Amino acid sequence: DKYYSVRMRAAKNGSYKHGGKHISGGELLSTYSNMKQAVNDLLEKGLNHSRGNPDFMQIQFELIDEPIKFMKPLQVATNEVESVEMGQALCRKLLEKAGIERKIIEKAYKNMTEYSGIRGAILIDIHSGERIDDRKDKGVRVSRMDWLNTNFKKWADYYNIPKYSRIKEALVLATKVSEHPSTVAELCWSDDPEYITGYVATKKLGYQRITKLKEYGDERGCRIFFVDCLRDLNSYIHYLEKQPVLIQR
Ligand code: PML
Repeated sequence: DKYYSVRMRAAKNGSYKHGGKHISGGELLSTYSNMKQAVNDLLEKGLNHSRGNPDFMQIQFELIDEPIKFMKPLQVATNEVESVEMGQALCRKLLEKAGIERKIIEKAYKNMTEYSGIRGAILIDIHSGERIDDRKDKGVRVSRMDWLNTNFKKWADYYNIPKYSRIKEALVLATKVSEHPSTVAELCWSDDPEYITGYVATKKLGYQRITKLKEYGDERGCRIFFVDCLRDLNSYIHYLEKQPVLIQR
């Protein structure tokens, strides 16, 4: 079966080009015969969002020519913490465990206010602590990945993980990103003001959820990929944006 990449993005107070505010985005892979369902799932995701009702939305699909890579999902662990401070301390500990020096982590955090409001991910070199992608306020949007629902549900049942599409989508992205040899770690929390769980992910440590990484009401999200030995930035970004990936347990 051929697959199509289906993508949605929604904004408020004008389109993206005209300074609109990001409301929501979504990615999935679909066969042609399942397209109606796929488009509808993304439509619903964009319509019902705690960041507000969009007045701009795009849904597009595109045939994928490249062969699909199949990957097993990262192992999931949930770390319950009592406060944002404890959550953020655990974040730093996990990033250090992943091999990132303390001073680089602090540098990334210091620059974070500058990056918040970026829709995609930013890439940080673990040696200099500098941002190395050239995507300005757009960031890099990881794309062309999915986990077919029947397979996801079996996995979620087996590991007793809530079947929220939010967890599924984040784990799909984290798995794809961590699979690239130049990725050292990912750090992420949502820009959804009502969602405060985030994660640190690496191939070795797995997908480490942390239950409090920001306060309720905070609309500042974070998605950083810490990278090492990046000889070819363009091919790394090409992998993130273009390599089709399906997760399968
Ligand atoms: C997002 O929705 O923007 C990111 C969510 C990350 C955490 C998902 C989870 O609960 O594991």
